[in-house]
Amino acid sequence: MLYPQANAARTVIDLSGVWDFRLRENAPWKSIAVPASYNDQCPDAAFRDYAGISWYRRKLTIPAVLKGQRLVLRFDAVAHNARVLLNGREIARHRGGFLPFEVELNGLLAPGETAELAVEVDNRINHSTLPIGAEGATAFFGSDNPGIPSVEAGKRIQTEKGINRPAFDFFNYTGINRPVRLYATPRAYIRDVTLAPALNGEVRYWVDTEGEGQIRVTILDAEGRAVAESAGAEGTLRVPEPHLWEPYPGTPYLYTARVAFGDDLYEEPFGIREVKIEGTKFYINGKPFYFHGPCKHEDSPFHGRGMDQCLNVTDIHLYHWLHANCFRTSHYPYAEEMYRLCDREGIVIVDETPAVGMWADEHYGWDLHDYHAQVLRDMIARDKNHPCVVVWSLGNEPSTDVYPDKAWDYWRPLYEKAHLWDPQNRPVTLVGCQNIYEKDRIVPSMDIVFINRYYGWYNLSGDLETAQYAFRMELDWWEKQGKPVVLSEYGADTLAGMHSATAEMFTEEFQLEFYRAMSECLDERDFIAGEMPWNFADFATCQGPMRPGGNRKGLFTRDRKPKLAAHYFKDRWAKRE
Ligand code: BDP
Repeated sequence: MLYPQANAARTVIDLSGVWDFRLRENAPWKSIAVPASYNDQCPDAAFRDYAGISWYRRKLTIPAVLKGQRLVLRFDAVAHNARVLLNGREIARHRGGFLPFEVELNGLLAPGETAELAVEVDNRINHSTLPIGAEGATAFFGSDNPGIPSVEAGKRIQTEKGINRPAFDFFNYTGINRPVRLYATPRAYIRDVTLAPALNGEVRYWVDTEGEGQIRVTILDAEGRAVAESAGAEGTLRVPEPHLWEPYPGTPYLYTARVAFGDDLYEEPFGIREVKIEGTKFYINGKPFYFHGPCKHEDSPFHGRGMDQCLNVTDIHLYHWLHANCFRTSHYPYAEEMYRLCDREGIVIVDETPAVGMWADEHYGWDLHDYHAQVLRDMIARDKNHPCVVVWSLGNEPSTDVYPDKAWDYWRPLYEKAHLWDPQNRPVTLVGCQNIYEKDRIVPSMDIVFINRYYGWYNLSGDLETAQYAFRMELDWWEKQGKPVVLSEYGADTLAGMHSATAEMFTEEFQLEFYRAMSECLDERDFIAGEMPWNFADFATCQGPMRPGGNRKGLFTRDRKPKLAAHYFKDRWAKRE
């Protein structure tokens, strides 16, 4: 799906602002900012913990000057399920909180007219949503109060709070989290543009259109000069002496594919780069690429999971400060603005579906596969042209070792589909949980192996010497698999400002020693293709005995102040450049 673009042929009207909001039916309407999660905008536990349907509304006027145009209302992400109503009549529904959806308004509202736009959001999570909500005794933290006699064994207390326990470790931020826009195109329009560039400057392209017209594709260099041209809905363009898109600290050179179709126009930025795996090495443009950068969340005070350009830019400048070159969009596809920024800034992305929380063994019995495949397909369709995206991640930490064959049957078709659906055929991974790795079939079968490990934290807690011993034992096993392996999560909760002369868990010194110990193990092995500490910054999650004020494994605090370990990685990664 194309990102909304204002240009000589298209108009975009941003509907960000203060909307009316009510938490539940018959509650008073309140002011709420869009885009943003609603949870932290009101100092009321009901807002924070609510599980159910809520309502947004505002007036929508179509400017009269848009007469004759195709009119589209686009939601970049509404968490988790949405119904859109115009003057009380349903015009769209969408399942899933992290990908865009849109609806044509022609025939529903004419230019010059005003209507009430309402959005119903449902934030309930369960076994049919991605991410997964806990339906049995499988919530992320603590037990489900098995000591309470009125509760049927294995079932939870059915309160508003109780029915929405995440099976994942990040706050279930809810609402219109990303921009809402009205955009207009000519009636005959460009529906999609797909690009597959190669190192020699050949760019295969496909343009999907609606209506009558001639298609012309022109490639512009970074200075706006036309360097290649072609006609027709598909073909191959040839960029002479191509400048490559290189990850930071190289130059992330961007070209633009300008597509003209009748009166319509769309300009898609893209980069010429090649991603390849050979043996245990991951290559970008023929050069070995070592992933080094912390995983992230979309998370900040006030906004929750709301899209915030200033925060994104600040974070990416902090990545440069760290000499980091990548992150994983743990644990869901991020806002499109972030990928566009990373294209410009040369930060590499591992793009992940919201399949997180599938760690209960019984999840292979749930009816999720088709929906999961659809989300994967939509994510690839949205992000396929970004040079910054170099790997697709099918999901995070499912159960893969207890029923290795069932896990294979579930994940392997998704792996194959990701390859099939991606015009650039990027490598695919599934992020593995700490487990009995010798029994796991699916995680080691991926193009590049991503493993999350918490030796020294959740197991062998505080004992870094034994943690190193155990981690080395495991690395001996991976060495024999002949694949590139990325340590895709490792970390220690750390309360900024808490210190001890001899490293002790939760202090800044311990976090530093923890990372030093793990670095020693990684640096000994040639097949290690990357290190991605957990997490870039402290982030909000559900309350629990292990989460004082959220998950505190950040290299930075939630307000982006560096802890000792941030300085450690800044020095370590500077040496990699
Ligand atoms: C991993 C999960 C991540 C958690 C992290 C932690 O992938 O979402 O936040 O552990 O416990 O298991 O900090």
